[in-house]
Amino acid sequence: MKEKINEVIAQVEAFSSRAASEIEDFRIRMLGKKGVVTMLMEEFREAAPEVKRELGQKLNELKNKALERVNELKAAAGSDAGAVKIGDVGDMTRPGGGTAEPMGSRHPISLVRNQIVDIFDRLGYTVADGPEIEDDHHVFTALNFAPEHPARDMQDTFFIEKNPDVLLRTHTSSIQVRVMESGQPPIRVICPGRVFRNEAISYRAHCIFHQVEGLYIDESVSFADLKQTLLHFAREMFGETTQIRLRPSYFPFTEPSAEMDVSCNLCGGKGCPVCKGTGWLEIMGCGMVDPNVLEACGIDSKRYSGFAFGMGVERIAMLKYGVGDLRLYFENDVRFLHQFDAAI
Ligand code: 2U9
Repeated sequence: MKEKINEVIAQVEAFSSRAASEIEDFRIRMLGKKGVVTMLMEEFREAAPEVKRELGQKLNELKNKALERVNELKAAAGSDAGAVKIGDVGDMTRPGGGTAEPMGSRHPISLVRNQIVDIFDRLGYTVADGPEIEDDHHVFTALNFAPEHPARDMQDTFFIEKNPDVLLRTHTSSIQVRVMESGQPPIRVICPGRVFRNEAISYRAHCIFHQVEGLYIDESVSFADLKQTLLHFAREMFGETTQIRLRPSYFPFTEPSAEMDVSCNLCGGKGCPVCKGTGWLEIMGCGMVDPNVLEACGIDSKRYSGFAFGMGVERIAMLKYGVGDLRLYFENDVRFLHQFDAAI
């Protein structure tokens, strides 16, 4: 029996494998219930008492060597219970050498809308939202549009199922009407949103575009407040040397009303093709909120006054990024969109 044990010890020492399944087979063959070591243990029970001591030591040596060998080989093969095998998940310690996944970028309209909103956010304005499908009251009547105003016409406004009281908003002013109806001054609100007008699509007009409008109502709000606020906006948006000018205009909802130009920062005001030789670029309309509008929205026009302004986001983005055709904003051509990858 002693020779037999020595022979098995030699087999144990000679066995080698890196395959987890072969090591497990070896363990079962040696140490399993019907394995070689177990069988030798049975045989040992029948051995003569005078050799039992020596055989017992030899058998223990064999059992320990078999166990050690199995553990050693399992560790080397990475097949210890719970151990992560390199082949399973790839080598996590390898330095990255591949090409990074291409990143998406924000649409230029979102970039410019966010920039505008951020500037007014820093002045204490809150952002308000409202429905795109509106009624006549919030889009026209409360904003002092005369009953025969051409904007109410089917040629200019999209009506839903020819119902004159269900329409797509033509400006985000309807949001400000809702803000005024639901609370009292002081009101300082900025309203970005999509608007719809029944226009033929061309390089400079589209039936869907984006506006940002603002409204400030409190006691003693003046035209000077309007002018200083918009000068601050222009300098934040187009650079600190930007100049502004206000030209008289007309809107049903403001009185007095004005259009605001910024100095052309492409030619420094000297005149170029972008500003059509004038040195100025029109960027928004503005004015003091008409008292009729305040009253229609439940605000006392004797106590409160306010200013409002509105701008088209596509136009600001065209001027800021030198985009010559409005349709590019709606086509989602990645060759156009990728040019804004680096913008925030
Ligand atoms: C209320 C009262 C007054 C918002 C204003 C403009 C002037 C304006 C145009 C700019 C280019 C629209 O996108 S555009 O076509 N907007 O000129 N908007 S004042 O006046 C308001 C708004 C809400 C309650």
